[in-house]
Amino acid sequence: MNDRAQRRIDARMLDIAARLASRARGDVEPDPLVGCVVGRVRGDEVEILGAGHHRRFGEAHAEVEALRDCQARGADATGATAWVTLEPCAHFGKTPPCVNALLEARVGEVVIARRDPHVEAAGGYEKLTAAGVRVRFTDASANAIHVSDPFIHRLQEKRPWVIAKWAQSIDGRIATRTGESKWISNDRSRLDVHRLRSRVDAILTGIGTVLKDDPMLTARDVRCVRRTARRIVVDPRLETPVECKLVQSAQAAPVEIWCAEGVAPEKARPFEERGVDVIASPVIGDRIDLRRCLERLSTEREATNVLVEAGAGLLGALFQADLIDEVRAYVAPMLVTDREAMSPGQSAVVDSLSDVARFELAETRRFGDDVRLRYRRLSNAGD
Ligand code: AOF
Ligand code: ZN
Repeated sequence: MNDRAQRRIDARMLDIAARLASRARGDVEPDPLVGCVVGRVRGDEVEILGAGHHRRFGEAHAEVEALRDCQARGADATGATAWVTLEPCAHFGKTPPCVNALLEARVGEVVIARRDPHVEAAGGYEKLTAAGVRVRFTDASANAIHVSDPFIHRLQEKRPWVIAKWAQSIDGRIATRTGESKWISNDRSRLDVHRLRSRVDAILTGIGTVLKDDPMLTARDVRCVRRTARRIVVDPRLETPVECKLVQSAQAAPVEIWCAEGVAPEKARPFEERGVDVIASPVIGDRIDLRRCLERLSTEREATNVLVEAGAGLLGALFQADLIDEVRAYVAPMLVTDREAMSPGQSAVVDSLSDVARFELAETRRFGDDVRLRYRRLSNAGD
């Protein structure tokens, strides 16, 4: 088969594997989302023998699921190809090594989208190759490479994958000059946000948003809440009102406030009495050191995905510190056309386009007349 035909097949199979993998978002973290397709190539076609994904933290890995699927369909995987989004593990962790399962099933070839940098699990490529299996890495499917982004980002950068979400008008405004922002996006878009809230480890907002909107930041009207996000307020001077909905609901879902080191401990007491964790955080000048706070969230709470639902102040600070990994902008069919209306970040002076933060488009999706644009940081993933 020529290279182009092979690449086309790899892209198709790995896209399927990536789609399967992403079904478990919120169920497997801090472990990675992984998908696998087992098939037999005949000319330019592939007969799919089985497919699977890592469904739940601690349970079977994607390769094992895919091989079980082959068995269930009565298909023999001998000499077949396994396409997998992440390098198969070679270790006994919560489950036995996927490498062993692939060797027992006598697959002939393994095609991998991304190397697993997790030291304990690593070595799959070497073990398979040593056993005579043909192993290839490919960048044919961007989806398959990037489905591992949050896991690999956390391993390498020691901080969570940070997703900034906002709803905007066509002309890029997130609120009017008076701060009115209810509602820019439609209810289908808002349901999509609630679904995301039910899959992330934490939701970050700023004191400005708490004072203005008094948000709950819980996942509502979602059929299956996969994990309860820790709701966090960035509030250097501890100005959060004790009566706000977040504090009042702290027993139902965890709430944390990041205030500056040095804020009087007795100020924290009314919050702590209501079950809120007040975290005295390092500062840079009069601002919370967001990078170090996110690092702590990743090490102490094993947070993989953090959603930011905030106004221009916190969003701008995160953009400036280069801490935003993904943007989800919901564009609603309206124009504000007021230069004083708010945009998603207002903290930087930028004279030249060579100084702007750049992203790559990951996906577009329509929700009625709204469009969700998903961007991710420019990366060298797949190298
Ligand atoms: C794979 N396929 O589907 C996944 C892998 O403790 P364990 O046994 O669940 O192993 C977790 C580690 O294994 C995880 O940190 C990552 O390196 C790898 N995950 N590997 O071959 C999979 N989920
Ligand atoms: Zn594995």
